Amino acid sequence: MPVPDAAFNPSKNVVAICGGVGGAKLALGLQQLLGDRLSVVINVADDFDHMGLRICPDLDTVIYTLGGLSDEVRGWGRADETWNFMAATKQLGGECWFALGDRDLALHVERTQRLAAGETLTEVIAGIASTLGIAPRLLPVTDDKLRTKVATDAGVLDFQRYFVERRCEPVVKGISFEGADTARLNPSVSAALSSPQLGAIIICPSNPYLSIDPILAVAGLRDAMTRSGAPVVAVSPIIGGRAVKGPTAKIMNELKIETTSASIAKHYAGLLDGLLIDSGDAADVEGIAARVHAAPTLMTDLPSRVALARESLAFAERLSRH
Ligand code: FO1
Repeated sequence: MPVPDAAFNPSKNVVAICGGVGGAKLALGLQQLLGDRLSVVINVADDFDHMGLRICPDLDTVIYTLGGLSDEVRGWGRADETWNFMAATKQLGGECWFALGDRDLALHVERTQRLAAGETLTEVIAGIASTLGIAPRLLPVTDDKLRTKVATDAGVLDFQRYFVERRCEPVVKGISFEGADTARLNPSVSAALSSPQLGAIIICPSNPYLSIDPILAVAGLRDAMTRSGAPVVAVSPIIGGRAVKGPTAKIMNELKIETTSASIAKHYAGLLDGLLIDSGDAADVEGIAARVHAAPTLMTDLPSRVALARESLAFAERLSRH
């Protein structure tokens, strides 16, 4: 049961824009406060076909996190995982660079079968989320093909080859999203953003370049966010000049962008009403055009995720009154 937040209008809904690990942690905090008043718009540009299966890493991270099934230490996949399938694949000389756990495999097989039977990705995810008792609506930003390509000093790499196989080691020179010019915005995302009940849009602290940009690249999404009239609050993924997890800071260095929250604000320019930054960076607000609120942004456990969710909603509520 969601625990309503006194500082946020109880008749309003919220849309969260979300990538994988960091984003899912905040989505979990928002789920605790909002339940089915939350819609999570999720990146699909990390998706790929592997061993005959459709793998959707960010959707799966959000499903496992909100469903209470995620492996908190690894950051992806399921808790209590076993690896017999991978061991047997290795024994047969198969591809082992991308690890599919035995329990995780069930989700990929189920999704692949339902897609082959004609369901859209949105329908597949809604069905699985409902079976797992997840109250918020989990919405792929598009049901069409959208794929991240990373231009590096080792050539142009498909996202998972860059991220998992090459462990983000190649130097990034540019990032593009194949299919962004033809991918159609998920109609359920348009509906959530045009609802008169919408009270806030929260951009989660996922990697802005790899996880949020592909969502924003889908035609119509930015417009729908702006037209909604709801305050847009981004939670900065930078704490003390570093990203908590993953390659955000490394990529910013390689793209010659200063690793500060001011850079994040600049990146989302034209879209943001407010930027929530870490309390430790409260002095570091020079050059941020949006309104700034400082609060602890490190999410180490459920209470800190709920606390950050509460801070972001209360901030949005204050912005909506201006
Ligand atoms: N990340 C890894 O670093 N190594 C893996 O072998 C790996 C397997 C994997 C399988 C299913 C899945 O849904 C995600 C998986 N991830 C793995 C995570 C993932 O690919 C990345 O964290 C995201 O794409 C970045 O958001």
